[in-house]
Amino acid sequence: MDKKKLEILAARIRLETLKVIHSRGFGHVGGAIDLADLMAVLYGEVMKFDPKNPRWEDRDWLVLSKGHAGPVAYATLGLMGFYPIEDAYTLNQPHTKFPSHTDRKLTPGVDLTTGSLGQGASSATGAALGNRLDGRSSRVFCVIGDGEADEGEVWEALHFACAHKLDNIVYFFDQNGYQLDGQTADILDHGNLAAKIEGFGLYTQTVDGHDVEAIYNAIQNALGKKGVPSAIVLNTIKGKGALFAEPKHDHSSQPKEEQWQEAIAASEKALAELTK
Ligand SMILES: Cc1ncc(C[n+]2csc(CCOP(=O)(O)OP(=O)(O)O)c2C)c(N)n1
Repeated sequence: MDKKKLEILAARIRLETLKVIHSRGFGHVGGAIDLADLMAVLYGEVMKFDPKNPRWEDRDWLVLSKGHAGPVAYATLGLMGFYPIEDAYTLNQPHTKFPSHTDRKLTPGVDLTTGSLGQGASSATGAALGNRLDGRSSRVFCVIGDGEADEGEVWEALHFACAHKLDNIVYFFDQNGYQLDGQTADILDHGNLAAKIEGFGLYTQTVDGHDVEAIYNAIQNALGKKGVPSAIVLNTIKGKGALFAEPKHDHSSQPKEEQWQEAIAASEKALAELTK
């Protein structure tokens, strides 16, 4: 694992996520950009994929169950060569292949359609079962929001995965503490989310979701556990790396053009510092 390489990739993903959403002028910056470090580790080091053959049957799967984070996937997949990144600068415009929420029928590299919170968790679990039934070594990586975890369907999926001993799936919980209309703890408090997940029977770890090395090590631990599904709770900052979104933990942002330019310039500077 090359920590510096992954930090640079994460910075590139942050910058491109900003540019993708900037092309539309508004969108889910906070809950997309906070996944940049995870995406860098998954696509930069862990996952098997082929940009020339997005539906390669032995690939690993990524399911963004919090489908509103689509732009971070578009930034990552573009940087990985699934399409020219500029294609994604049509976010959510008529006839685009890049809708605000991920759609497997539109975007090369998107494995499952998501957007209705909770449903991606169960579809991802079904994909893991299907891969096992087909005798494939593919792993499924599923990203769930902490607000999304209010959905009962998430817990049904975890229960099913444990009952079927699905050790080819890792669930990431993006614990940024916020959801659409406020703090997760004020809306429907999970208490100790990791303990709850562990109580369902998953091998559960909690890490700093902005530390690429910690994320990488947790994934390796998870993949090494046999006969049990895994979960990794990521402590993140909603909006991390977007000047206008981070201090307010914005759910949906519609900054002025000058604020966009300021945020993009800061992101470019952060990337330049890492690469000098
Ligand atoms: C079933 C369903 N209910 C409501 C919504 C609207 N919605 C979109 S994002 C969101 C908040 C999700 O919070 P969280 O999972 O914590 O996402 P994050 O804060 O990380 O962006 C809501 C309620 C939805 N997409 N699906």
